[in-house]
Amino acid sequence: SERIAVYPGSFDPVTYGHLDILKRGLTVFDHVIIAVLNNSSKHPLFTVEERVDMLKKATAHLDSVTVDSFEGLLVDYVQKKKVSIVLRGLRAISDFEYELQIASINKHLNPKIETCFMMTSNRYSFLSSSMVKEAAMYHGSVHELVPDPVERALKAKFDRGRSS
Ligand code: COD
Repeated sequence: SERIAVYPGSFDPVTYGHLDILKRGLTVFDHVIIAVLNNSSKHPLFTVEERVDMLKKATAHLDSVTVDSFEGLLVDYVQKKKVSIVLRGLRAISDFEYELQIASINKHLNPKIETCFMMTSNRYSFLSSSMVKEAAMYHGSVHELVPDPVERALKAKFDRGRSS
């Protein structure tokens, strides 16, 4: 039977760090469902539709990847998809505590679901969506950090309202 994992996140927006974990995940899983959290209380920069669209463009060359969005509890979404594995990435040590909290609450909510962690390459160890947004906000280059459609979308967001 096919080994499927759900790779959940905010992906606001997707970076090469996220894609690095996806690529590693695909060496272990036959199929990965990227699940974008639709959560209005988090005040994301991009709408869920925009985030899904950027992920679809960034993964268009990969047949074994689908992009979806979810609301509510992750474990409920994972169960609805008949999947039992959650894929997450680890960067620096700072991620560990947060990831452990998420994995522990998910284990409590549904003991049948396992979380699988992959370590990113050193190259992307300090890359985060929030750093990318901050760099782009002040018109710094994010070319080496995010796929082209994301770079363009960031430019469009932050150029709006700029005089000239
Ligand atoms: N290198 C490697 N991995 C990276 C990098 C990088 N440079 N950047 C990000 N990652 C990894 C993160 O460690 C994470 O594993 C994944 O990529 C996604 O990251 P984010 O930041 O886009 O996603 P988060 O952390 O905001 O996602 C949180 C969830 C959406 C999973 C969580 O809030 C959730 O499940 N919410 C639904 C409600 C729920 O079920 N709550 C109970 C559990 S918290």
